[in-house]
Amino acid sequence: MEKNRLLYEEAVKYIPGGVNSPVRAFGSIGSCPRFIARADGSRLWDEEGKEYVDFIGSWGPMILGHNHPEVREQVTEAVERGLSFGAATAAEVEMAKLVCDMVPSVEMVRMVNSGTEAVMSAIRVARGYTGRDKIIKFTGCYHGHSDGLLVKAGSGVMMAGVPDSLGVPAGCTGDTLSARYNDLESVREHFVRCGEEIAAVIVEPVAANMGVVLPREGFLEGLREICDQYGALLIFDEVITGFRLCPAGAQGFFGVYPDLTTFGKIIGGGMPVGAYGGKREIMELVAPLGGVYQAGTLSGNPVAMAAGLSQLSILRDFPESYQKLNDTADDFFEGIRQRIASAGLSYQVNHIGSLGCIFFTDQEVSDYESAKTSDTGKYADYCNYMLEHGIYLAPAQFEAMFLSMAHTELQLMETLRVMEAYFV
Ligand code: KE4
Repeated sequence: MEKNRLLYEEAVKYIPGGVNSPVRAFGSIGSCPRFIARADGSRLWDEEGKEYVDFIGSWGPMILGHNHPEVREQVTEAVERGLSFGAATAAEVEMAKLVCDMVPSVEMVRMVNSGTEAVMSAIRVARGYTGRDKIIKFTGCYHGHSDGLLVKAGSGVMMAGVPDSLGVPAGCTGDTLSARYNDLESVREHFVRCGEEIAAVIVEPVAANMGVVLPREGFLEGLREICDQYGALLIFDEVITGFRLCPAGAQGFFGVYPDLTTFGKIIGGGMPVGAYGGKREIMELVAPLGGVYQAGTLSGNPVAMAAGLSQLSILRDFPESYQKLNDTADDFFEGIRQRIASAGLSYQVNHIGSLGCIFFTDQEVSDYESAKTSDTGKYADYCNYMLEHGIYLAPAQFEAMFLSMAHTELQLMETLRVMEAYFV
């Protein structure tokens, strides 16, 4: 821990909290953040040379595993051609076509540099297209840190102890309405009251920022129907689920199709890429074609496109790899449930495909309120034990575990063995 601690003591002098994204500070588990030196496949090594099996995967992007040889080769070749041009490139055309091919509801797409930027832009397009101002989001869902969406958000905001963020003027959130995940009535109430003012409903089709919470049967379909009834747009924030559950993301998995989709993480193959896209008639409103302005110096960056193109191409060309990943993950999460039950505990394990989490509560978790019954102190103790035993988990209860196609049976069995040793 010595070198991690020394680095952290240095980091906090120059970086707020010593990190460039709050959750990395390990604050909610009360321990020193690990400074990662390198990664390969499903493994990480920190600056002290300690090896970990990685269940964060950079918070989702590394579905193929770290340092995939083909991705690395494409990035290296792109680097040799130049890092950034600020001009149109053939790679961006290829990337846009690939995303439209893989995600049926997307007819046109714009690259940006993060999930936050993708969501911020999609909301603006929805407002521009409908001429309406209000949006509905779900308590516990996190859609990045743009002002209007930092309302009862998930992820690190849940641990911050403040339902909103300082510095966000009331004027920025006045048009943001909150509903309860998996509760269609809470959505309908807003529409009955001011349906003609609502531009869009934005939802994580599988919530993964309050821990992992699955949509109940009929929830996503119900959102689609309500939006159609009132002329509002349905936005799926697939920054986490996009290209994870299957090539077409959660919309392909559940067969419910939004008007707009936001992407991040996997689309960039580990490089800073976000994107938003959807129906042509909506996306044609985006500048320079239409009147909704959005821009970005490094949008569609050629090196980032090389990483994203390579990862997405592999996922498209080997769709059977999803079945293997999801089957492996099913067995793994069932293994966790068995070990928790064998220890006489009643913690909850929510998972879908290669995305899942343990809630330290005996209540079924289907929304923010039930997620909040989790004992974050118990989670912290568990997470620190796993870290000490070489298993790298999200350092916060209200995040997710991400399995990759690089995790081996041996590593998963070893992880279950360490968990069993902890729970007994
Ligand atoms: P970024 O701006 O962090 O690329 O994406 C924001 C975002 C948007 N939508 C969803 C559904 C997301 O999960 C995210 C970001 N996810 C977090 C993990 N809970 C990123 C990790 C972090 O904040 O460091």
